[in-house]
Amino acid sequence: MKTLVPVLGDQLSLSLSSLRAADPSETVVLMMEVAEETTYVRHHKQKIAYILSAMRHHAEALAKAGWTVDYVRLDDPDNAGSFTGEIARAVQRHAPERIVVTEAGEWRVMAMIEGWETLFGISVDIRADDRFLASHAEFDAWAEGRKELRMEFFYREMRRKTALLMDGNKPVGGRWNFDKENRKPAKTDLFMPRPHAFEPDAMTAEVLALVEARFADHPGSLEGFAYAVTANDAEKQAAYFLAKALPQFGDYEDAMLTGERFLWHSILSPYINSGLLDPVDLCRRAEAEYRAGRVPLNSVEGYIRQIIGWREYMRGIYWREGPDYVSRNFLRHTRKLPGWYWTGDTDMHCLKEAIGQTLATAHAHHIQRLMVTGNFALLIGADPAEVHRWYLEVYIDAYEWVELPNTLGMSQFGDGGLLGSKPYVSSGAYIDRMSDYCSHCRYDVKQRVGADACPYNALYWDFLARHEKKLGDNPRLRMPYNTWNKQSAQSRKETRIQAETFLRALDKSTGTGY
Ligand code: FAD
Ligand code: DLZ
Ligand code: SF4
Repeated sequence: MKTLVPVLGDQLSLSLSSLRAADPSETVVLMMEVAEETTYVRHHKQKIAYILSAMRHHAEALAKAGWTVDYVRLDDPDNAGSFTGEIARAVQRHAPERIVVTEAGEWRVMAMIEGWETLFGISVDIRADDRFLASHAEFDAWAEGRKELRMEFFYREMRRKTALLMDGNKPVGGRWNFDKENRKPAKTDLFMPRPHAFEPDAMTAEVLALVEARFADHPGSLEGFAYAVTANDAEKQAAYFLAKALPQFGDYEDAMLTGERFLWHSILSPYINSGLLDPVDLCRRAEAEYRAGRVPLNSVEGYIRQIIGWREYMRGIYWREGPDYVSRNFLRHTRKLPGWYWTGDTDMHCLKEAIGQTLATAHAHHIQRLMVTGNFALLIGADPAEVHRWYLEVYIDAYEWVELPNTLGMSQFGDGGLLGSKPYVSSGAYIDRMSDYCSHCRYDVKQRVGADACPYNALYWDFLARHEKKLGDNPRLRMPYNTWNKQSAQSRKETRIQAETFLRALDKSTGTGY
């Protein structure tokens, strides 16, 4: 039966469920570069370049594997500009009897796919995306009836399901989680791993030129584009990570250093999320490194937890909570993000570093996203929907299913504590403990008030004071609220005036990128 298999830009896996359900001799695989996907937010230029180039290379890999591929380029004169418009044209060209497609990674695109059967009058077979460990039904069954959803318990289920780091039915090392050992600050180290830089080939060069010409007003720079765009090159980076960075991944997972963009992180999320690498395979190989005595348990457990724990959990929450999750705003925050989130032009060194490297590479590591840019946005009371849009735009690994729960849920407390038991807020002290940023900053991290005081400090206490009604009886915030309420009325007043003055100046000076 003649079959059309649309393969979306984050479905670049040769063993995709839709392909497994089709016969290459009777199938046309359709890949579509479309304006709607490249502009539904203003994606970072490197993100668009990465996705389009990886798609073009994947089309070659599919053809090599024996598939007939129909590839629609962004600059094709007849390009209809949307997935549905291109399916309509492909139905005309190929007259398929059915469409087989792997479910999309977000509500917006799933709604399109669900309309195709009626629109085109042919059967549409939507296959589960089994590149994830937990199906939607499995996650929902796990979550059903629980008073509190906590990643840690879901993660244990995934450990049992995969037998990763298990000795029979017990966790290796007698504990499920070694996170307490993973909070060391780092020092610059000449032997620090450096991720591979992949020289753009002719195909990537062509895409870079297209992106430069067509998306000049999108954030970020294409200069130094060095991402892998094929499964082979992504695999080279994976092998490098497992051998060189994984051993110290755990120790320095939360560390930040001036001028060091990657530390001991894997820089594999773009490849995992678009399908060039298989997440569970990476976890099995990481475990093998541990079993061979080359990697300590705190590192390997930390790495595996991020993938079969956090990554799967975020996806589960995204689909369980539904399409209106995006509009939750528990703390009723409405401030615009400052314009320098799109330029890095601020005298707060930590933010300058995190935003600067984001614009340069479309990547920042987790603690920069959570405790520098995310923390600041939460402390100033930025609108969580706008913060979500910024993260979706600027990060190369950002697709809504993973970005939204991380940003709106974990980072901005927009869901009121579904994802995290307390808001991830901190004063400058946390950033000082985990980085060398404060020693390069014009502000003094030890001061709370005055012209040189670190802005995070007064903002932190002001945040707690502003939200005492909603957060005051959170058991995990008891200590800071006790500390705050023990201070003299005069000291509290000074702190709040300092924060208000900062916020007023911020609103006046910055404008916004939106
Ligand atoms: P490593 O530090 O090497 O971690 C290993 C792997 O674990 C990653 O490759 C990733 O696949 C997975 N992982 C780690 N933490 C998470 C997490 N919280 N959620 C899901 N997967 C995780 N990750 C994305 O993939 N896409 C996003 O759009 C995204 N947005 C984020 C927004 C905010 C506000 C925050 C705080 C985190 C976000 N993350 C996102 C999670 C995390 O920051 C990135 O996965 C990580 O920085 C990617 O770099 P890496 O591959 O070097 O990760
Ligand atoms: C993010 C993105 C971009 C920038 N461009 C395309 C594209 O032109 N064609 C395509 O198939 N996919 C693209 N993507 C990824 C899609 O947005 C992604 O596959 C959906 O969000 C999945 O739900
Ligand atoms: Fe950031 Fe404050 Fe440290 Fe400056 S002093 S780097 S603003 S935390």
